[in-house]
Amino acid sequence: LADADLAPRIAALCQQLGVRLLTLEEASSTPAGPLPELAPSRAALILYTSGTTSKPKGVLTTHANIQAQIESLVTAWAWTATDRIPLFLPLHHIHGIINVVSCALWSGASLEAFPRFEPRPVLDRVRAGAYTLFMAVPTIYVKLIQVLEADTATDRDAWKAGFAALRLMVSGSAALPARVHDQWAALTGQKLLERYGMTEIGMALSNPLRGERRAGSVGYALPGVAACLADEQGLDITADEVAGEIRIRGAGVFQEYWQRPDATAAVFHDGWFCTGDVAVIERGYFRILGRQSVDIIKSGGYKLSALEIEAVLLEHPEIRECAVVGLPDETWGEAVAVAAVLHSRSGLDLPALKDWCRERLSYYKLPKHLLICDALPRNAMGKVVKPDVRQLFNSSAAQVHS
Ligand code: MCA
Ligand code: AMP
Repeated sequence: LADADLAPRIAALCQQLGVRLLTLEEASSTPAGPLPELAPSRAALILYTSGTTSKPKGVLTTHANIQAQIESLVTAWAWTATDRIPLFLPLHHIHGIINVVSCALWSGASLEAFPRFEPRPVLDRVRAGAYTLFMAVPTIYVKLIQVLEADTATDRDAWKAGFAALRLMVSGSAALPARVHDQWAALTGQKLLERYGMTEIGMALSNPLRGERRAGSVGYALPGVAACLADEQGLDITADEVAGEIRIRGAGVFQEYWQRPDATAAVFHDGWFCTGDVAVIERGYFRILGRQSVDIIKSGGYKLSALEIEAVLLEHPEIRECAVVGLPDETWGEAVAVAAVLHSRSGLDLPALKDWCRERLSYYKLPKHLLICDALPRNAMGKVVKPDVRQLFNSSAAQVHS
């Protein structure tokens, strides 16, 4: 099924595979019929996610997994048929497809879809009192704050009244800085509810709908989810304030990486899914400290693999070697930064590199910073030391193109 505008892009592929292609208009003019019976164990969805490997993996979830993910959120956040929510997040991620679309459909709630996120049209609808619920990534809240702060005091009061009327605003997909949480509360009177999830598990941890919403924390296990922290030996950490890896169990946990049994086996330990995220538990709330892998970058809510970007950059005719890292960024959370060693007598600047990359990488994976250096920092084994690469960008002598 495809929108009429996009159908031509996959028409040839469908023909080659012998798959029937319908536009949305054609599909919706077909009379509705009874839905087929589906086994809960049947595969329902594959979302691709980047990770510690250079190629994205297909995360396969069953109907039972999806039902568990939806029921957990509908219960925790008290969705009802009277809810109204805007959709401006991409549908190829859990945040858009499960938390917004599927929960709304399940509850019989109303959903208003935007072609893409743009602050003004969304703000106008908030001001008109169009919604009861709002879900977004931290970058979107940062962008909305920029617009609100630039507005006149009268307009700001009108936005504030619109936001105050919502019954719940949620942030997730990346860390919400406590500063942004506080700025948002001051501007709109809304205390954002931060939650934590992952493509492989749906949502796992959340601040409560009723009760303390703690800035900088992601709360505790959602209904139907078991969460623990494990030390390096895989043992459960029982003491408060000791850091460990978040591990998750529950009916919402995915079935397998598509055609990757090795990768699937590697992420389960004694029946627990190992997230690779490191946290502490403080007075019953999980607080995320970071990730085990330096090769995962979260930019504007998108999870990017540094290795995937490096593999593409190494095909650039001027680049001899390179390392990709995520640098802290006020708007994006983390921004893709490239340290590159060039072939002798070569030159390269950021606009030229971005143009070259545009043909080969999704727009949100394009480098935002470029540092040309003589050599990459390596350890005794010859492996690039990513934390030292990050430091290179901070050094006062560094000539970073941004
Ligand atoms: C756009 N750009 C980006 C990103 N998005 N660069 C880095 N990271 C990004 N995420 C680039 C544009 O190509 C452009 O580059 C420049 O930044 C400014 O674009 P702008 O128009 O301001 O941005 P935008 O198009 O408004 O997009 C920002 C966005 C979007 C709305 C925040 O990135 C977005 O929809 N993110 C949400 C992703 C998401 O739903 N993630 C959930 C997955 P140039 O200037 O060079 O042309 S995580 C998940 O599902 C788990 C389970 C969970 O917990 O939720
Ligand atoms: P994805 O694979 O795109 O589903 O992204 C999942 C990852 O996003 C998690 O493993 C975390 O690293 C990160 N993440 C999601 N929600 C939060 C949050 N509230 N705070 C910090 N990190 C988060």
